[in-house]
Amino acid sequence: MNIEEKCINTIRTLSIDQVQKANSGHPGLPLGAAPMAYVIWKNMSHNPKDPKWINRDRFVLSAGHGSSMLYSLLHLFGYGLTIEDLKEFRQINSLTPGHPEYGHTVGVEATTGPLGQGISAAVGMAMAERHLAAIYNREEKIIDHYTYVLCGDGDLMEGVSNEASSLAGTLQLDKLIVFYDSNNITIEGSTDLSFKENVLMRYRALGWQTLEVKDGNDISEIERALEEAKANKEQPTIIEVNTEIGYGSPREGLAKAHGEPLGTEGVAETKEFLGCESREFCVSDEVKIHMEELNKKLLVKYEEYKEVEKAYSENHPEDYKKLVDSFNGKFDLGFLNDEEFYKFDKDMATRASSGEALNRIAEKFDLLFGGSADLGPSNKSTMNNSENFSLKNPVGKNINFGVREHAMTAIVNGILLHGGLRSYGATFLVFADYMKPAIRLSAIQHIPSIFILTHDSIGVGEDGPTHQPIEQLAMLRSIPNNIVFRPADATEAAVGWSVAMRSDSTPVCLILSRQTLKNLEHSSIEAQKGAYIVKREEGELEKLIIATGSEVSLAVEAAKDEKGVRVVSMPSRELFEAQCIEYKEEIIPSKCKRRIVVEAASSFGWYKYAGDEGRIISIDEFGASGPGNEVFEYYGITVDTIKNILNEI
Ligand SMILES: Cc1ncc(C[n+]2csc(CCOP(=O)(O)OP(=O)(O)O)c2C)c(N)n1
Ligand SMILES: [Mg+2]
Repeated sequence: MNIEEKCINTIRTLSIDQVQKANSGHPGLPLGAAPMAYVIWKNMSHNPKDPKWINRDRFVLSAGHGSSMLYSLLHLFGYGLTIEDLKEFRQINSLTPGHPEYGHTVGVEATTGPLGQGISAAVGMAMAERHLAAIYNREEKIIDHYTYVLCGDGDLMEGVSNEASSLAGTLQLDKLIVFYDSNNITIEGSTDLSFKENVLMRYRALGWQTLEVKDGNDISEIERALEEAKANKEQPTIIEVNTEIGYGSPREGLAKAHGEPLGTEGVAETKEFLGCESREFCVSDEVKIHMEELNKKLLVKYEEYKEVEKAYSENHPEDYKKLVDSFNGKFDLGFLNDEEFYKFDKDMATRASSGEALNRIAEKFDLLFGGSADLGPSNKSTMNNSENFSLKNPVGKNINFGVREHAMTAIVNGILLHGGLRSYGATFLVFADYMKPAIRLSAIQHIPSIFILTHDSIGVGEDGPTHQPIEQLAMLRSIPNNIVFRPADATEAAVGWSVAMRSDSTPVCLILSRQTLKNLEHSSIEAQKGAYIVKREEGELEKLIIATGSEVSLAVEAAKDEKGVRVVSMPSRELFEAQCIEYKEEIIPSKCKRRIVVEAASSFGWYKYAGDEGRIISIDEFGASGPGNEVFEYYGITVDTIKNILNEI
């Protein structure tokens, strides 16, 4: 056994030891995929001592269930994970949780586990790399790196990976290199049960270079494929590496190797087969020395880059500062303090005022990189001062995601995970359901993705129930660490954008109308507190109306001659909940029980604000096709309904 094989076997044994100690986890992938992981980590540009190095190659373990292997690599390469940490695998508050968690364990580039998400986010990383290179590179290539993915059968079965891969092929993301751990096994058994397509033929059709390594233990073949992948300057590459799940264990080649500990005997037999010491969590001195040598070689590349960086910082100090600041999440957003940003002189649909606000931002801020899932003209999500992003025009800021909401969302996440940019995706609110798994990942990773979700209610009109969102707001509001912002007019829409741009660890969903909304007399930047008074009572407060978005102007109209009635605009429940108790009490006094909540969507979740004695004007069924204003009448979301209920309570 040569030293490289010894290192690979150490990755294997450390991984199965973690799973065995935790009595939980997935030994199959590490045993099969350790050689390709070793080859990637040996060859990629990274520096464990500077894990946030801007120009490092990114590595995404899309098959997140192989987390123990990632932790073994992080340990062996010296990222600070100790053997003690490995012993704490899958325990509460350990640095080695069940699936890799971004922001929690140093060296983890993306939270993965929901299959298909990692590879899709990696497409976003490769797009970010290309775009940033186009913005910053001069003679010195300050941004110039690869994005590597290790994925399994499951990742490639998931539709989102195909969506993202199709875009990657179209954009010719040549610096994206995917290693496919092809073991023909998933949980239920052979992939023949449900996945008989020729994956490489499919990827060829998507415009990728496809390579195959027949024997996943042949590291020179893997290395050769890696070089070939890098040499292709026109296409992303997928390398199918044929492996045996659970290699070397008594369960080799079986689905049973996927996700159960091998048992002490199984572990012992595996180590014997591999020719390794039986001791738990054993790393031989020889392996340690070899890893140090590898790290020294990695350092050479790093130091070469540091020279480039030094020259760049001297020759282009302003750009350099901007680059470094942006990677630290520091963006120059001073223009959001300008009152003019929140002023609009005519009534507009909030999708239109959002589009205006976006363009006001784009005039001052050139690190915004985003687009729509083929609805740019409807979502008003195009930055008019820039062009489309493409191979030929990598400096273009508008991304054409195609009709791929799920991949769009995962890609936006990937762009943010890469760093150096802000990003957004846009579609109709009703299709937020197609985005949900990736929005959840934005929230879980604490990254400030922005989602422009227009056509926000039955106001959509003629397109009918399939296009009229009802329960989507409730779904979005149910996601922890997600801000949902439904502005009532143009000023509030601009406030929504300022909240989104200033957010540093929370995604923001902007919920926007198709139809024109009147500018409220008293809308203001107070909207950033989530709720505020837009029509104040005269004298004693008797009744309270809480409304959001398009329904606020109905509420104001219904209450205009009612002295004791207050109207609260509540664009964001999450932002309101984050206010101090005094403010909340001031806006919605607990003693005022006569309340009405108005929102042209599901009532789900509104009783908290309506209270036991309150009433909710909402829609708890799918909408109907017809002119938008008539559909509002049809469902009784009208000034008259509000007035009638005001009289009843
Ligand atoms: C979206 C999603 N669906 C289901 C699962 C549960 N799951 C985890 S691993 C797995 C099978 C994965 O098979 P493969 O990628 O081939 O991994 P291998 O068994 O070869 O390690 C499934 C269904 C998941 N993690 N994510
Ligand atoms: Mg598999």
